[in-house]
Amino acid sequence: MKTTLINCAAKASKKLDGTRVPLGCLYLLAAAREAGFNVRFRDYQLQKLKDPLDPISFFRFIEDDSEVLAISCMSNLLPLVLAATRVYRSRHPSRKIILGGIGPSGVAERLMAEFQHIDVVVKGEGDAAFPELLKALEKKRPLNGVDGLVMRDLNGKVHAAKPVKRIRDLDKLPLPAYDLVDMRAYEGTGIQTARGCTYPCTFCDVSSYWGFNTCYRSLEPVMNELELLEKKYHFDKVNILDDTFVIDPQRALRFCDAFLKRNLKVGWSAYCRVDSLTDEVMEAFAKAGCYRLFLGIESGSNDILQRISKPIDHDMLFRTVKKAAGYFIIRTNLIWGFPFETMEDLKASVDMLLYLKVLGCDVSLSLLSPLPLSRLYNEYMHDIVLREGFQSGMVSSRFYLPDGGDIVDGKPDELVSLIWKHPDIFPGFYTFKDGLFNEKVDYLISCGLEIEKLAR
Ligand code: B12
Ligand code: SF4
Repeated sequence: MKTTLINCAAKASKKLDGTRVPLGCLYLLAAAREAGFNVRFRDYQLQKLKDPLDPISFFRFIEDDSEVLAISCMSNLLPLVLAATRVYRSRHPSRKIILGGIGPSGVAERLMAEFQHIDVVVKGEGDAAFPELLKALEKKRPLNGVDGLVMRDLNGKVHAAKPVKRIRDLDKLPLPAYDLVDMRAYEGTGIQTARGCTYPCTFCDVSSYWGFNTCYRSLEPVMNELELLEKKYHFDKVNILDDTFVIDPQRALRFCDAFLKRNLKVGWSAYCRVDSLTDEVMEAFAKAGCYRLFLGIESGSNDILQRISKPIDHDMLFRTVKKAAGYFIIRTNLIWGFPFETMEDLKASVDMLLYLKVLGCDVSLSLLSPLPLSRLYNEYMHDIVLREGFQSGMVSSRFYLPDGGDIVDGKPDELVSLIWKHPDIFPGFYTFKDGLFNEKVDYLISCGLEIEKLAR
């Protein structure tokens, strides 16, 4: 059974990140190989296209003679995937189209009800579900026995199988299939030492995607993989992709010990919560090659931090960030546009932004995105609005065209009309309704912030 897996990621603006090794897909390829499947793989981000957001470009990219087409994407490129696969289905009515990853997973049932040309969405972790799905397709067995799938029954009714069981022992997973791609084609790479997050931050969809569970790898295989990335693939920097690297400070310290004992030289960065960074952890990180931290600070207002279930004491925050900025490059993002945000809250965030800039942090302020699996979206799902020129920050930056134009502002095209038509499938492009919105924009502009940056 000829099968192709596609990573739908795109570098749609010069300002955005470089190409990254698609770790999720490499895990899937490794799992499929272990189960005896030879899956072809193509990565859209490596295409040099004038307009990667053109559905026809993506349609041409996915065209081949496979009987099964599987695509991975985040919410930002889901409209592109759905538009291009519609054309694909019209050309190849008997072929199977499977979607997976956090973009389709978060809206799986609604998507399957509205987009009849998609055969299956795999919800959540795919390492077990993907090979099981391929086996079922090959043997023409019913798909409802495979955990994690959302499909249609014979009457066309959308049906969800049991949720996928989280893989507890990550050490049993085969190494991501680095050998199946040209690693030299990528500008950066990452590594996972753990999967999932247990924190309840209401604006984020990571915890619910991974089922509010964190599973850890042992440090020995993690060091082996870092060594491979450094010595065999010659990366001088690796990003640790764990959602929050320091959930267990003792493990973070053991990671640093193991790193030093191996005599690894590769620089690394990680995502951390400010409240998890003790002085001891920061000192150990600095000694063990950490050069950059992404810190989730989110807001300058204590009230907002309480309401989004991320209470962080500001005195502690200032002290920690000041110390961290002495050791590492600090990247952080503040969010505006919470449905309950007052003018005072926003002003507190601008003050925080200025303070962080003074400390030398690389800080941005972006408009909150109603992510489908987040608690905030589920509470306020009927109060979202698509604003011209103000797409929400989490997903929209990929929708700015390379020439600097913005497709929501520009001439309506297929993707824009899809987004307009299905707020419940593409909520990430919307913003929460806010009676103070215009006043807030005026205030932000009066502070000298650039509108183009604020809109993202
Ligand atoms: C690393 C990372 C990046 C990297 C690169 C990602 C890459 N290598 O492809 C960079 C920095 C480029 C990036 C950019 C963006 N990112 Co990002 N990123 C992450 C991060 C931290 C880790 C992703 C990862 O590699 N995980 C490890 C692998 C193993 O997991 P995985 O990819 O999810 O794959 C597993 C399953 O999802 C599933 N699966 C995945 N695809 C498929 C496909 C099929 C067919 C099947 C069966 C299963 C399946 O199986 C895999 C193995 O278990 C996540 C946080 C997170 N925990 O997910 C955010 C995250 C995915 N990013 C996010 C966002 C919003 C973005 C941006 C849109 C931000 C922006 N405004 O620009 C861009 C878009 C990038 C693009 N190219 O289009 C959001 C997505 C929210 C959403 N609902 O879509 C997340 C969840 C962060 C967050 N807190 O909200 N990102
Ligand atoms: S914002 Fe960070 S700590 Fe909070 S749930 Fe999301 S990944 Fe976890």
